[in-house]
Amino acid sequence: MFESPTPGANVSSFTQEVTAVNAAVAHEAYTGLTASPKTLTPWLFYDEAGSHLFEQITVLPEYYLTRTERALFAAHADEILEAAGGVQPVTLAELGAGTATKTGILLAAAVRRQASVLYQPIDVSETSVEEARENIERNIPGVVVEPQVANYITEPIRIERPHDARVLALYIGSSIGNFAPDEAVAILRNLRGQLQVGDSLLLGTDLAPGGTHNGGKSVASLLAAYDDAQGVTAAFNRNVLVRLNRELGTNFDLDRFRHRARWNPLASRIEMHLESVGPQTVTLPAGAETPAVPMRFAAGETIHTENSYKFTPAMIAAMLKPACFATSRTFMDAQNLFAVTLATAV
Ligand code: AVI
Repeated sequence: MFESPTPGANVSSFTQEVTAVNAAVAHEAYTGLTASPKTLTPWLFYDEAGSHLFEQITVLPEYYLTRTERALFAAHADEILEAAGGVQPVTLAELGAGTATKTGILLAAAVRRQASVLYQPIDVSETSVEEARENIERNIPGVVVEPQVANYITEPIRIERPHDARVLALYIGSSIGNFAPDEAVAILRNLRGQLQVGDSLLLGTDLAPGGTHNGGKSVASLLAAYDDAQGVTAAFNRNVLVRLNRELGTNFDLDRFRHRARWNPLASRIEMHLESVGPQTVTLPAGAETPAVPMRFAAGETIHTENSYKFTPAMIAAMLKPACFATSRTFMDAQNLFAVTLATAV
């Protein structure tokens, strides 16, 4: 998941990180909102309120992704671990682990095969990986958690390999779907750089509607997952404006921006936008290196806040191949809503 850097362990690293986050938020807002069309990067969603709203999204009736992936793990965990490890022990490493709620199913399967399992959650949020460590070590005896605070999108990552072990890397939750295709391949290549031939990747991807691979997903149900009846996704989307008002002093009027979810069939993605309900001007105050900017919105003009790519099996294979992974097994639910792909490093 995209997350902004979070406070570090002591006061001076806390101050440095807060300053770095502010500078990054200001930079993103300035470049995105002065561009045409206007955009904002999705990592801006995940401040404390936004992370909480995302947790609420994952349990909405319309948002089938999380529960479908969890059910696939529950049904196939032993088979996945067996295929990834063979006769060798396995260590699990997870990109964008967050609080690692679904990963417990796979870790429990790992401790059924071997006495002790090393789990390496990698996330930019220190608080999330520490929460993951507490949850997992308390609930699954036999798992040793070694969190790593790193931005796997921009920094090289490091995966430890206990003697003789195979690595099973996890990139789940369709997090890869929030990146453009070239960025997705770059993330997988960064990961592949830490793996050996024969190691595995478990990749969770949401599936595209229609097509021969698909049984039960309509565009309408996909849109509902991103525009739920309770308005939680709308609040999640608008929260980015709340954040800019608070952190940068912009004066967005929340009632004058509507949440929009659109299906873009050519790019095979859901797009989230914030649409201006009428002509209006919002001020972006001067930053350390930028002048104050009046941002003019025409009626109906949008800020594009997120892409969420939806995949066909061919798109998944095409993304894995240039990063030197080959699909070994694909698990899909009965309605073909979501895919969990086990790929081998080649
Ligand atoms: C985190 N990511 C996989 C979510 C998704 O489905 O693209 C983010 C999200 N945006 C709106 N709802 C959920």
